[in-house]
Amino acid sequence: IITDLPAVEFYDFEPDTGDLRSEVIAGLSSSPKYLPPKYFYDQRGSELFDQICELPEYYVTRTELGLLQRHGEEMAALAGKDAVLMELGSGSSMKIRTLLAALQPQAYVAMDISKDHLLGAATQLAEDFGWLEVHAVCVDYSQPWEFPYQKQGRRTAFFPGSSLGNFEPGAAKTLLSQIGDLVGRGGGLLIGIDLQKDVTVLEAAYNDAQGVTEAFNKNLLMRLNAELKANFDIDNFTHKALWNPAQNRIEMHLFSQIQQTIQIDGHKFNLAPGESIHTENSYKYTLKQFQTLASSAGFETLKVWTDDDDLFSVHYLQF
Ligand code: AVJ
Repeated sequence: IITDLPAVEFYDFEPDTGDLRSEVIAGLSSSPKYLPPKYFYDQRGSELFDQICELPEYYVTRTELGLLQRHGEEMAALAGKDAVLMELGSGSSMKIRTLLAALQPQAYVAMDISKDHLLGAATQLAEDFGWLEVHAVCVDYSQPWEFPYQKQGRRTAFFPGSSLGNFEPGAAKTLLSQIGDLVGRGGGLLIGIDLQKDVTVLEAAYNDAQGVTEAFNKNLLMRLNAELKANFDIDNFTHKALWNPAQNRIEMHLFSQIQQTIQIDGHKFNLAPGESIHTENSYKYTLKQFQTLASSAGFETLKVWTDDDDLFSVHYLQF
């Protein structure tokens, strides 16, 4: 039998579920209660996120893609050819497709926490771009990393989708510094950053009419019921996303409608009626705020692109 599977080099750093357990217990022990958003992305969560990206209210993905399509040649000129292109949180590896022909990287390295989704996406990409050397790295990029990936050559990181928005300002600065270490002096970072805008537009993007974001949010509890044998009564939670003007962020919450006691591994967590579990922050920046943050992490801004309605921005930074 001749198998003709495109080769994907796979590296598994095994971001472990022991982290899931301890981080969930820490979050539910806190007041107010919270859960880390990186755990949204199991197989089902990744599928739901892909659906979110197509929602009419969720302007983020389509606006960023428009910018990548419109200015791809300019972005590629800044990055230079033959770079090692490394995407943080590559998910379905859809956006990078827009840039590959122009960028002509010597290799593409997809990095993601969700192993099955990562492998599927990397394999599909290698199939569709036969000339491209594809690597897949299963890793939790939000943890301080020791990255033994040895490929030589100038590096460009790709961090689209405003994923940086999930991090508190201090942690965002730390992560940007880590990306600087990853690409090295003279390396590049092409990053998508969502912008501050009208509250109604922002809140609609996270409270969509079809309830996909609600399903995405509740899927986190389904995952904890399945993987940690927790007992969340999911039908008795209400999804709600709210703009926090003091902190410049959208907050996603799950409000328990009833009193319930959650048990995980002998730990008990009491939820009062109306009590929230805070599941995500999505920070929004002004161009100036983001540039200040990037420069505090050692990056120089070479170019910024925005759409006509100033909904979203893409930045090319050099370390
Ligand atoms: C992937 C973190 C950028 O904050 O907009 C979308 C995640 N959550 N809808 C975002 C998300 C609810 C998304 N990020």
